[in-house]
Amino acid sequence: MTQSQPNEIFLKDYQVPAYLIETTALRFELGEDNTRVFADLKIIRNPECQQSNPALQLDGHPDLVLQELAIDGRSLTTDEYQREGELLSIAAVPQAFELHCVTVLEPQNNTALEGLYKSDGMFCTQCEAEGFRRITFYPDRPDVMSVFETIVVAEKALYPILLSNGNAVERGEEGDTHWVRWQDPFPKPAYLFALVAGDLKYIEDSYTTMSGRDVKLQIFAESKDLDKLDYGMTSLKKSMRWDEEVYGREYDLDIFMVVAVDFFNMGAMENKGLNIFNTSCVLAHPATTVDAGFQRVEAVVAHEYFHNWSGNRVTCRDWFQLSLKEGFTVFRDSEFSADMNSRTVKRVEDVSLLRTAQFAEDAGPMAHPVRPASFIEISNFYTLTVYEKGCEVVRMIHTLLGADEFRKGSDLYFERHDGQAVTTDDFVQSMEDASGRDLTQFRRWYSQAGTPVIDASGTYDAEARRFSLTLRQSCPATPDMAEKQPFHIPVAIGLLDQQGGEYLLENSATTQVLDFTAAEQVFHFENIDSEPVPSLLRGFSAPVKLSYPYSQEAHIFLMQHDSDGFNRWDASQQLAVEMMQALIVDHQAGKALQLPEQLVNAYRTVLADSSLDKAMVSKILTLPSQAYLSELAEVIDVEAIHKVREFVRNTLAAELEPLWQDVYQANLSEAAYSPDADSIARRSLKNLALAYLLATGKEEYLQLALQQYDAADNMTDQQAALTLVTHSDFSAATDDLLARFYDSWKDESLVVNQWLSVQASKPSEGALARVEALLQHPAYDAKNPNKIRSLVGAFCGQNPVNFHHQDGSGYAFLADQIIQLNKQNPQIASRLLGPLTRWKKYAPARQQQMRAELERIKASGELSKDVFEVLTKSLAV
Ligand code: B3K
Ligand code: ZN
Repeated sequence: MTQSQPNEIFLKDYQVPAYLIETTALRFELGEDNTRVFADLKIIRNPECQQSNPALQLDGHPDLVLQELAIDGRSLTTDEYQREGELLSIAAVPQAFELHCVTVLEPQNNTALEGLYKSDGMFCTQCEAEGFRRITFYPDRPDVMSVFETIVVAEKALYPILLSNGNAVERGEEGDTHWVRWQDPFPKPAYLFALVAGDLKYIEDSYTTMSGRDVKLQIFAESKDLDKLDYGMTSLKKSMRWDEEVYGREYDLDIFMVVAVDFFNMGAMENKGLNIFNTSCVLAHPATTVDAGFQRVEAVVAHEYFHNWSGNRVTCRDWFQLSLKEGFTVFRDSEFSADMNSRTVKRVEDVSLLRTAQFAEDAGPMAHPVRPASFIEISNFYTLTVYEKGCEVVRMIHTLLGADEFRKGSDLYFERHDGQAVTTDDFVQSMEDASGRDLTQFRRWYSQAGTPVIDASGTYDAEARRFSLTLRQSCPATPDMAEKQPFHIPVAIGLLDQQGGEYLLENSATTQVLDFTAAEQVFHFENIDSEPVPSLLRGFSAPVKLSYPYSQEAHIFLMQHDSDGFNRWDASQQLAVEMMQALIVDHQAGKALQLPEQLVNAYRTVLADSSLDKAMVSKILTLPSQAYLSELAEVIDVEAIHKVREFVRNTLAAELEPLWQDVYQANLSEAAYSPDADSIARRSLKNLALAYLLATGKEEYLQLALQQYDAADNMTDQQAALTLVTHSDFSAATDDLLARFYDSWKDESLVVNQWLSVQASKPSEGALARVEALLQHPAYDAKNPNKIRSLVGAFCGQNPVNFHHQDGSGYAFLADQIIQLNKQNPQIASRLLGPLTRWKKYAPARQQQMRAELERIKASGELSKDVFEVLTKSLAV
């Protein structure tokens, strides 16, 4: 816990470190009551630092117990150093010296899950961003890179496996204890340090790199999960190959290890040579993991592996530069997933996330640029903006430069900065230098927050055979900045002729990328024989909101003819969105709802065309989400959006019932489960059809769902049936099915999480009472972030009708949870706060209720920096 007015830190105040750490030698004596950490640091003055005789400043968490501090073998007395808040300063130190420091920790009582803690009886660490300061006193900043050696000592019987970064170079035994010495030859910042000790089992494989070196690959987990590691291993090998082929990047150590832990604040962590994963992001087995889970494992394994270059070999100078490694690495993992599966489907999924959650962040009280200018708690900035919008910014550079020039740029970046801690500007500079493109204006994407809006309009001059496209851009004010300068926006465009063919544009290509840089610009296209239908922002070439006055017919035309798969899907989404927005207005006016025939017909055409890609059919026929419609709304009317979605779904269910039946039958599969893209698409389409069939309300489809539940040989089909029945109007069947599911899977923690989420997100009345009852269930553990996310997170984030119940009970429930978690696990507390911070988007009555709960949290006692920052920023707008 910290004082009630924590400091804000600014990018503009950055100063180079006064001291550098050449080597860091650590010895961990792990124990049940306490753990002692011996740190020996070789320290030198930083020649780049201009200050004369600066004090040595070390970061150390206030709870850290200091047992010994010595310089060059001489112990310091307490008046020779100062401890204040998170800092320990020693005023007079030599130019070069050795610091010896002993600290004592209680990892078993560490509920924040930062630093060294215990997860299910195993020791593990999480040091990014500022967790190392909970282990020992150290310059805990990413621009201090040091060569680490770590000795791990622990009781043999309880902790047979002892791991740290790098290569194991020596091991030994003494009585009941044993030890292993690890050396990591690559200098790294403290945030990449890792240690694991426990009774773990592992699978092993090997990989021969492009230059012919053999690397040992190991994935560790508790013995009960040993059968769920193969997919992670396959994904790892694919990632290693892909990074060689696409980026020319080779792995550099002799061993690469991954460890699965059950208590983890986020998805995974890229510690050098020793990645630590949330079990939810690495364990996969057909019987227990749904398709999306397999895809997540593949993507996260790749993401963490790719960090070895984009993050570890080249790291961030300071935490404002977080997107340097995260935006770029998300771009890399996203392209990897696109190459491994369906490119268009991946794009649709990424854009859906961006448009709902990231755009909402951009429009909310925590809005910040991809490179934030200030923060109170860096943990609050591991956001969709830094990750996903950061990825889009890198993608735009890729679009502007083209694949070849982009590769030259990334080669230059890695060559120039290997072993350094650098800035997003260094990244852009390499791209500029390698390609010769001027990215000066483009850099605004890093410094200006908010989602740009483009208003587009077109005119056709038949006589001149010219189509002219006018683009106007603006960007709404964000709490940090009122006025924005125009962005450099790559707008990929195609022009369709009346028959659905494509005009040839610049370079005889059907797609042209426009450099849209002014507030308003007109682009002319010559030799256009008849009025074209423009296909704009192909592949979602920029993270913006673009509007064009399309008619319904034009949307339907693009749905059928656009050669850009993403835009075909997008046309269907926009068509549905526009119709649903009109229905929301009707509902609010008390009018009877009527679904336009055009939408039913458009869906019918898609559904009846068996030649179409199944994955895309399934995406097109999935209605715009509650979250997307909410993001688009000026004022969110939760009930109206929910009612309209239900109405549209039920109407499409009834009108197209025979087609849903056909699709369901046509996509049943006898083949053994496989998580490949085609099979996933089949299951997704089949389960979508089942959802529509259940929405008819007919008893026979309940039986069909129950039959699927019983016959399923994989979790995807079983869980789809469970969710659909639980969320349907067939309430009588629900309790029995939920009980059966729990009974079958109570020993599989990750499956139990799904069971919690299905109940927490059930839209019918009374959800909160069910959630409160589940908080007391033996399956729930209030200290485990995965359980908290599955129950509390799912209720507040995926059950809008109940969370926003007009009696305010959902808000009060969340506030109670935050007050409790604020002390126990500030990072999780602050993340959960999200839904309450969006109060401004609701009608006045709800605004008041939400604000009152935020005020109640504020008055509840001492707040962590994490919660303090989000709370004060949301109350300030
Ligand atoms: N770099 C880590 C995230 C660490 C979060 C710290 N609060 C995972 C990733 O992005 O790969
Ligand atoms: Zn990352």
